[in-house]
Amino acid sequence: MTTTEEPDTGTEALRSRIAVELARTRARTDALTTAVDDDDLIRQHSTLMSPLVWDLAHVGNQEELWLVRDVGGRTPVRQDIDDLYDAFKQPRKDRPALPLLPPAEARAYVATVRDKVHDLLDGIRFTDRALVADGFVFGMIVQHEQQHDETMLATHQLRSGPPVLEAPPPPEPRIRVAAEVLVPAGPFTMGTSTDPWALDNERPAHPVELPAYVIDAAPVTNGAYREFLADGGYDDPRWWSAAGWRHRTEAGLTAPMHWRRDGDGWACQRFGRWSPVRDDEPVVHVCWHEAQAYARWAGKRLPTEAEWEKAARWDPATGRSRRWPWGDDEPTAEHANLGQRHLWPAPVGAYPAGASPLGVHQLIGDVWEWTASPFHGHPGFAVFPYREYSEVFFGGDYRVLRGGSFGTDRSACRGTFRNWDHPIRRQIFSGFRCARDARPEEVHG
Ligand code: AVJ
Ligand code: FE
Repeated sequence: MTTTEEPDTGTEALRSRIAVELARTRARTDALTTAVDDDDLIRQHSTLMSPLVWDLAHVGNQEELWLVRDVGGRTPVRQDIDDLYDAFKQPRKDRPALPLLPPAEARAYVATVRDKVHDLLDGIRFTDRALVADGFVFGMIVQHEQQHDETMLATHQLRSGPPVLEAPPPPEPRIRVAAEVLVPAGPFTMGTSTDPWALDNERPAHPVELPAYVIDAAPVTNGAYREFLADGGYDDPRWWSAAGWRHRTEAGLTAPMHWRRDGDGWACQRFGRWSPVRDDEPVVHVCWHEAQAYARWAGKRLPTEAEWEKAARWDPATGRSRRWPWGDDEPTAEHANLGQRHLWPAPVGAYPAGASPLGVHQLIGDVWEWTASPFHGHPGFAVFPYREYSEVFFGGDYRVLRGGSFGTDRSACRGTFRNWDHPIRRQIFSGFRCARDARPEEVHG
């Protein structure tokens, strides 16, 4: 018999897990915002990005709105700054001109909010109210901060000046990876209705029937992409969509972002350091149009979101969809290149423990993978808890990306997680893999 006075061990475990996730996330935010001086925090390094000090206070403001005010019912910390840190009221290009909190004040603000959150967490009951059940709203805030940490990491990549971020290089390849994998025809479960911290756009679980298809066993590498370049791929309109060719021409695209010629090869810039382009690493910093053109040149296409997810989650032994390619267990350093543990994608073959049962590698981590799919709600989608996270983006020109990058935290990615961006964007850590319809002799072979 349990009485209300006895501590509930399930609640205590969830509380301490949330506290650990909040602390781990704030440590990353702190590292990203103390690596540069105040001038670099206030400056806008690209019109595509916010000043780092905006991301910092915005993270605190979202935490205040959802945890301190909504769930906690506490008095506001700084209601006067809500508009400044509302992403919809302030376009990124305008943010440097706003009267933003200076770095020291922004740090004090996020710390004050966090103190109140710990106070709230100490007494919380994870009731049936959907927002707090299973700690969802805390998970949402952890994921939000981690998403902005990845955005800040992308800002660091765009920043000029001496390098300030350090990390060991990713692991070397451990095995040879096949070129392609056949995924047999049949139904699988896409999305989730049970993952407690899954966001609204990942819900609900629903059956999807797919014909047999073939998917690349690894992301497209720099070496493969260089062949497309060497074959004149950027100068041949046959490979590009009409919109893609227009963009390639107007933007003057000639190679992935952050590449330059280096003798008769290529070099790439990563967080302020130039290094030779390594052929066995996944290509990164390409836009959707570049991915689509490469795929057509290679005689393939981009996978749909459903194809990506079936390759990542479907277990042929049980017919079930799992949380990750390797199963339901949380990722370790052996499974995937996540969480800014390294500062660039790992070579193909570096994560054999992270492969799916069918032998598809590096679906999680390394690079966000562009898919062919525009961003829509799954059948049965319901806004939760606010329209501005997902729903307002449905039906735009966005394309969905899957799997997370080396800069994505494990809390902000999983087999069902969906990211999206405009097809011209490439300041994010974006790459891709290709797919194609299965040939009859492959299916019946
Ligand atoms: C899901 C990565 C597209 O950064 O615009 C952050 C995440 N939403 N704050 C974004 C997000 C609100 C979002 N993406
Ligand atoms: Fe945000």
